[in-house]
Amino acid sequence: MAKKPSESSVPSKLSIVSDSVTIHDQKLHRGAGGELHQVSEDGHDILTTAQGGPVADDQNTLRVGARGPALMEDFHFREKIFHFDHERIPERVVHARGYGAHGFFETYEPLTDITRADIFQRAGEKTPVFVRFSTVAGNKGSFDLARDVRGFAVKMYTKEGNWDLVGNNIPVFFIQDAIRFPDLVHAVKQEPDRAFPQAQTAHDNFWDFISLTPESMNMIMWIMSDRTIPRSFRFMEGFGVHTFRFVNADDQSTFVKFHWKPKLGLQSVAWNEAVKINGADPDFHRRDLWQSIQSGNFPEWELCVQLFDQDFADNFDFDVLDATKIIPEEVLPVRPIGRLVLDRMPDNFFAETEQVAFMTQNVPPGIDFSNDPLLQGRNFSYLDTQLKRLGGPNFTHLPINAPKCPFHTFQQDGHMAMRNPVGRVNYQPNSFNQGPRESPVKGYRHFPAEEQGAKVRLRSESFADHYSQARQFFISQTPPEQRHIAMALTFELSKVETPVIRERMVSHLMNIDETLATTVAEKLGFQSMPEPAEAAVPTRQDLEPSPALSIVGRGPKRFEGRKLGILVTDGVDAKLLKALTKSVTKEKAAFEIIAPKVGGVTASDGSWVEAHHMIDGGPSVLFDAVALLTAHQAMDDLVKEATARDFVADAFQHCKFIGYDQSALPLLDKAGISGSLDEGTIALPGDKGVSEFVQEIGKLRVWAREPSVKLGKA
Ligand code: HDE
Repeated sequence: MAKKPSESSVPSKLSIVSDSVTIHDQKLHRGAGGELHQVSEDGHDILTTAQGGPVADDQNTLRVGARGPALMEDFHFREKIFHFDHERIPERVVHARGYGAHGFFETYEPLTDITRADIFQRAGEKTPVFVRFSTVAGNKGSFDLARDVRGFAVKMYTKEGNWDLVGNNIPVFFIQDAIRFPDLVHAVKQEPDRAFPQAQTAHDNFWDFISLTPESMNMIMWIMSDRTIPRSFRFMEGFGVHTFRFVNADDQSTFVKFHWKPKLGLQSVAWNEAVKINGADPDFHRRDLWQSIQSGNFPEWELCVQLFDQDFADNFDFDVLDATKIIPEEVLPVRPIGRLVLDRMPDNFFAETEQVAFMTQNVPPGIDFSNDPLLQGRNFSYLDTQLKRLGGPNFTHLPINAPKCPFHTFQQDGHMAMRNPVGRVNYQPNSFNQGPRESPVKGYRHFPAEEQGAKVRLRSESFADHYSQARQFFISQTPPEQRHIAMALTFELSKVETPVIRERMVSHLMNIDETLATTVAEKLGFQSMPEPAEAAVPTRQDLEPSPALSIVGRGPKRFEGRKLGILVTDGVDAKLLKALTKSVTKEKAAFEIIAPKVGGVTASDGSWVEAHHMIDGGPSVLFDAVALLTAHQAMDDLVKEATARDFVADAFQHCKFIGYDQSALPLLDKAGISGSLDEGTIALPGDKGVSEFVQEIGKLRVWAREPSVKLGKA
């Protein structure tokens, strides 16, 4: 095992006094990460070169005279610049922008009858995990609220090696065969000649590829829905997507699909809100995860499984090997088998979140693959990509990638080898009875599926129905969600410059839902409707709606985990503010104070109220609901602030709850909404008491308001 530098360099004669260590009369300091530092004559840590040499001057290069040329002899300068020059590694070809956290997985009950995976053998067993969330298309420095699929990659450090469940927040995918992946990714990323648009599907190349790829239609419904603009990583589902296998000790297999369900429910933002959040806080999702973990509100998901046998697979309407299809929860219920809690941020983003290497082929004994052609292709790709990205075969020596269980291989050498076999024997079999040996009992046994057939490049006919589940997804959405899909398609296709691509897309929509197709066509200014696209399977199946596919239909009941933005001015009613913040905290939710000046305001009782933001830096798009706790004396100035008017107008058009002190009425008026007050605009106190208000905002949005806002009646 690799040792911390501190451990390898510390001789046995050692005395530690708080963070000071004395070794052979040399006084050292212990740093935050446990590493040791040399100490100067006046007691501070000494800056050294990477070779450990103490540095006397880090501000001036070595030169001839005060104004003369630099000297090659300056080894400190050369080492410092050399290292800086090599700080970057290639970003991931997809999922470049990501954010990770540590935590644990806790098993609910033994699953001995269905899998021999050690992680599922004992109730209450806790396994360390690292999770990385990501967007797919944008570069590393892109913004968080791009309309995009989110990666949900989980590395579980089990006692039988690492298990990587490399999933997404959407249970289906664009394509059925991995060989199409490079084309899909080329089409979605920035166009190669102009290098834009970044982190956007709204451009010709993407929709051209999609319109020529009917198998992506189910995924298109999902990505045009609010699933691709999540409020936070904490409020998203995760899916393993493919059908996997559980295999028990008797080598019996059960098919399994994995789902992560967020404890606090699902939540997304509105598209107009996403656009504004990207400007106001491009790191919105990162900050959210950081703040919630740092404040002790640890996000939690349940791992649920859909289990089925060959019989079910043979009789199901679709092929369980086709990653563009789901098995609706109403057809095959999900069973919770454990929980995931994220409770610690990495010490260093690069060392952990950037260098973590997920690989679908990392599975422990008892978990196996199906023949899904997408999964089979991924099992090749992920190892390959790490080599390029991390620069050599020893990336498993990095602490974030190393297993946390004992491990023993004969692998050796290569770039940056941190550990090599110890002793003379580095091969097997050997006559010295040294080194590790195979274990047929404990070792990984691949499920002995019987396979036969001709070598062909063929897509199974059972993969050919591309529209039935796309329609099922659409009809399972509530009216506001259906509206959002239509608006998203209209926006995206409005950015497509080539008319034939727009038409081809609408012809696919005709096969999904005619009203949807007509709405989009009208908004795009079509003179006539195109013919429906030719379908490989001409008769679409009439599937029942699946309520589990809606976000709004299963919205949260409480404000827990959300954030209230409270706009205050000088003279704010101190009692009201205190009651509100107390009630929000009791609900396990957060609040932030926004004020005309960032310092804060003086409340009615003379007390000082610290602000988190000044209005320009704290627009209402950053909050799940808002309260306007103002005072008459401040209103003349406040209504003149464009950002204060936007604060209110945006909250209203994004269908948020707005609590207000009566003194804020002039602001509501100037924001253009005083004639449209509804059940989501609540006078405080007055219409409702403070704790009632906090209960009410748990509904998150007043969707009934949306059509009138869209029609410009507000
Ligand atoms: Fe990936 N994918 N993928 N993917 N994927 C990568 O691996 C690939 C697919 C997913 O946070 C790459 O380390 C192929 C489906 C996540 O580090 C690469 C195919 C799903 C992440 C790769 C797919 C995913 C990746 C790029 C088609 C959801 C980020 C960098 C067969 C189930 C992991 C890397 C992280 C990353 C290949 C399709 C999820 C190139 C060939 C389907 C969450 O290996």
